[in-house]
Amino acid sequence: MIQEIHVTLVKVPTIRPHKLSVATMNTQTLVLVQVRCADGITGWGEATTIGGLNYGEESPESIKTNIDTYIAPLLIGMEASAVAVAMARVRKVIQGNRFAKCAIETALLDAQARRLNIPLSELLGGRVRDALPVAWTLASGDTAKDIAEAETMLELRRHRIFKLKIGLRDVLADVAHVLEIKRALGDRASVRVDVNQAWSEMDALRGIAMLEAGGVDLIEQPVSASNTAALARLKQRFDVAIMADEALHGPDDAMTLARADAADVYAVKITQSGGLLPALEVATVARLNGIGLYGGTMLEGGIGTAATAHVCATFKELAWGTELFGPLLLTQEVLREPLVYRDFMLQVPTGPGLGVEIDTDKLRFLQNQ
Ligand code: MUC
Ligand code: MG
Repeated sequence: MIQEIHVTLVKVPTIRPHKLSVATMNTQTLVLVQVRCADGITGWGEATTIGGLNYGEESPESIKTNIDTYIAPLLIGMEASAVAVAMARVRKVIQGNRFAKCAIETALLDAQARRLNIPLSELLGGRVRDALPVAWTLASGDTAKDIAEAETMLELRRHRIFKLKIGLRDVLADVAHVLEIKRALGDRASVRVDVNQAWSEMDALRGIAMLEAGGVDLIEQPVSASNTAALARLKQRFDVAIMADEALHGPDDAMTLARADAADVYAVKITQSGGLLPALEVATVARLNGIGLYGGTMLEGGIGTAATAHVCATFKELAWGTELFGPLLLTQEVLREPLVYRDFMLQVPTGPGLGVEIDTDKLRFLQNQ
């Protein structure tokens, strides 16, 4: 039986300012959800987002309020091992709130996989890979600093895929920044950009032509999430891969974008999809339509990152890798044992459930800071 649901918000400083077109992050607020069951098993989930309400329509505070006020009362007393029944109830009664639903589903599935003594990936259809390529985002706002950071990552053998956040400056300045980094790294790294919706279609036509000619491998969400037609036109016009991110809020959007032939690659995010099972549905739509997969992040800490890793571990094709580096952007670790990054890959945890444990003392310490 589901006995208790507890939501904790903790603010953790980032290792450096992380500059996106929608926000500059100096801290990240982790939203952690704990589900306690009557059989003594506890599951954890995460609903972390970026920049308060700058990126998505759920804030850390609204997620906590909505779980505490509306979602937890629906679930308390329900059978904990009937996860699909519990989630069907939540999805029927609660509109929107994809991040909150994702955290709840993650916690229930973590608990159930622990109960069955299997890794979560086995509960999600079965693991076909134990390690995932992992990109790093260069977003210091300074070209020389970004190049130095990339060189360090290559030397450490931690990352050889770099995503550059652009869209804050004018198109020519952004393109010059990206191409300087691409020239410095050459064939040693894959360089990609994320515009976070900042460009008009005209900006995108100019910008993408120059980025493609300069050897950039992928363009993420160049135009507004709502402008499916423009995304489709860009996809038809350019050879460089176009990836949908903010345009993808779950399986229905995955179908709409596929019908419109609007993207070469989908950024699969468990939070944006509204849960782990909807994220798997997004991936299935992609596979059936010949769309490449990429494991996306909302810069979550260890819980959300491990959950996405278990989802991605079930993908037979993962042509574009992942960006599951969230915990590495934070100055504080909330897991007892940190996730392992080695040889440019994140190792998918192997223990029962998520395969990671929250350090509750650390959490308490961070809460009281
Ligand atoms: C996004 O839009 O992809 C993921 C990596 C990163 O640096 O920012 C996020 C959000
Ligand atoms: Mg993105």
